[in-house]
Amino acid sequence: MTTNRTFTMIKPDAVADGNSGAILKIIEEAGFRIVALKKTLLTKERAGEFYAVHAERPFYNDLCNYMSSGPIYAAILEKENAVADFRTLIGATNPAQAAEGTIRKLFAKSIEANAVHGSDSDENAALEGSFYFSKTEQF
Ligand code: RTP
Ligand code: MG
Repeated sequence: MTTNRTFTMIKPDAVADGNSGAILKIIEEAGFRIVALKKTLLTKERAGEFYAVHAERPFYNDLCNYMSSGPIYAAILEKENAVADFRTLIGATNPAQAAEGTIRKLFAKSIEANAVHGSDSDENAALEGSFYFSKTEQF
C-alpha cells in the first residue's frame, strides 16, 4: 500500500450541530494526517460545480441547495490507502445502512444530510482537493 490522499467535507448539518471537532478527532485518531483544512461557505453555483458529476441525478438540485445552506469544512487527508480507508471510516451514504462506529452512523441525519463527504477515487480526490486548495496551501 502506498501513502496517498483523499478529500473530505464536513457538511452543513454536522457543522451547524457543532460536530466538526468530534469528526476531525475521529479522522485524526484513525491515522489520517490533515494536509489542508478550511471553513468556507459555498454558493449554490459553486456547489453545483463541485457536484457536476451528479448533474443528471434526481437529487442534484436538492444536494446543491443543501451544500450551500451553511458553512462547511473542506480538508485534504493523507494516509496509506486513503480513499478506501476513509470511505470505510465514514460508512454508507444512507446512515440507516451505515455500520456501527462509522462517522455517518454517529452523526448523519438522512441520506442527504449525511455529515461528511469522501472522495471515491484517487483521481477525484486530486480534482476535489484542487477545487478548494492551491498547492501552496497543502502541507
Ligand atoms: P459523498 O460523495 O458525499 O461522499 O457521498 P457518496 O459518495 O456516499 O454518495 P454519492 O452517490 O456520491 O452522492 C453524493 C451526495 O448526494 C446526496 N444524496 N442524496 N436524496 C438522495 O437520494 C441522495 N442520494 C445522495 C448525499 O449527500 C450524498 O452524500
Ligand atoms: Mg460520492
